[in-house]
Amino acid sequence: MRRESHHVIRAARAGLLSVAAALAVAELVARFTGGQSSPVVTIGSTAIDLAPAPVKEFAVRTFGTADKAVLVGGILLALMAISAGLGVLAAHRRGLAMAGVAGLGVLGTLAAATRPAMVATDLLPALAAVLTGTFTLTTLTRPPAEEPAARRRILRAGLGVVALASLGGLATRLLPAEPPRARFTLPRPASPARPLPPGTDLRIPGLTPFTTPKAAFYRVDTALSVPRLDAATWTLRVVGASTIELTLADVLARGLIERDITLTCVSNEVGGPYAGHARWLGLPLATLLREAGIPPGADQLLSRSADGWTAGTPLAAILDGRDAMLAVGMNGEPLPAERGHPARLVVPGLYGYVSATKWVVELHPTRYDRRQAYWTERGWATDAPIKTASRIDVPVPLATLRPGPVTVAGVAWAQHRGVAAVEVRVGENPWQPVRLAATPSADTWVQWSWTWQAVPGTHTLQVRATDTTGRTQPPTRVPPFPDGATGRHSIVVTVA
Ligand SMILES: Nc1nc2c(c(=O)[nH]1)N[C@H]1C(S)=C(S)[C@@H](COP(=O)(O)O)O[C@H]1N2
Ligand SMILES: [Mo]
Repeated sequence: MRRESHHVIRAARAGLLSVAAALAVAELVARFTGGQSSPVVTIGSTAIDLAPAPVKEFAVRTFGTADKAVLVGGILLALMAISAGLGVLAAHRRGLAMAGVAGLGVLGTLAAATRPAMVATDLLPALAAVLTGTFTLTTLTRPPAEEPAARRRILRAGLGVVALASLGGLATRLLPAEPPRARFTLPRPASPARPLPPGTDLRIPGLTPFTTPKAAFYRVDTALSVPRLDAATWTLRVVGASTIELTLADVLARGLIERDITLTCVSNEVGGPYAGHARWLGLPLATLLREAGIPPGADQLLSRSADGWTAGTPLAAILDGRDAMLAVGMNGEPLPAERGHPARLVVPGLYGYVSATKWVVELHPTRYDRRQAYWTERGWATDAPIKTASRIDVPVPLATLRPGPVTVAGVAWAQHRGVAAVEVRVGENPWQPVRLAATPSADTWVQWSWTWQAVPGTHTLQVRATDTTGRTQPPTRVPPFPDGATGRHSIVVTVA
């Protein structure tokens, strides 16, 4: 009986060890073939692309920016369970267990082969993993017929595997995580941003700052591993009436504009955090597209990222005079890797999924009836102007406050139309106009504040904004799918 459970534990351990060794070797090979192709990453990316939109939305909503860590953790846990099972299986049905290991490898290979930005070397990590996994499992579970020579061999193999695995892990950590990329200096803008008008930031404790600090800027993308593009070799292809190709130096040599623009994600729930503000430096997209020539009948700008992700932007919006740009700078610095280094798109007034392509490598003016983009293929709207929104930042929900004057403050946005007014309401009392802070343009959010004479009791505070076209945020709660949430943000506080 004890002997039996001992066997099972040893078999499970052999399975775990084999798959661990396979993964370590795969990660190591992936480092040398470009780092985008580690099996855990490719399986995760495939899961992201295959997951139905509501599942993705649930993941973003529930885990926020930790969604990717949760996914990787889940895949690792599943792999551990499967590999322990394969080890136990190997003790009785070796052929079947080997088939299982090979099956895992095939899954990894398939995931790698179907990535949109696949290159042949992306298949190597999964192949190396299959070879390592089957070899290790065979060695570790060889029937103990010729003991003690066999036992010695098993011991040696086991130690070898552990050494190999830890070496692989170590090397993975020691090798440079990103290719050395040429540092570049941003040129002075031909058209600089106007200085922020005085009073843009009310500096109220707890209120979202006007310019979002680097670390606090929301991040939304499907990239499980951040593409690391080399600014020295990056090029942008513009497939217009003629095809032109630009290097970063070409982009920097043209006249750049600098503008304050607030980005927003369509997945943002009422009162949610997926909006951020920065000062962007870039090349006007209209100039670039006119240089390549816009084919007659084109109504969509399809932009493609180095990792295969695509966005479709209404050409009309890019050409209507707004500051749509190929951005290379953010708050006076080159774009950080996770912001699309070395270049991304920024289009005022449109949600990110139809406009803000990071790690952009191709621009293609085309037609909506010919090509679809990543999220529109999945049912999200092709036209996605940012909806008017407002949020209460202070006080925090469920706060307990003293009676008397209380500062209520937050942000509101209606990019490119501009916020005309914000109002706050306590319970069923009449709506009260609030003070709006200054803004540099209609393309940014605006801070607001109001002093409430709080009286004891439990109160619901509600906010609503009206844009410059005269439209007020509707009370109806609508979820983000398919073109952005509506509804009014409210909080409950206690005054005692
Ligand atoms: N390459 C790439 N670019 C992308 C995305 C993506 O998944 N891949 N997501 C878009 C979405 S949905 C949004 S809201 C913005 C977010 O930009 P940020 O991460 O810099 O805040 O990037 C856009 N650009
Ligand atoms: Mo988004």
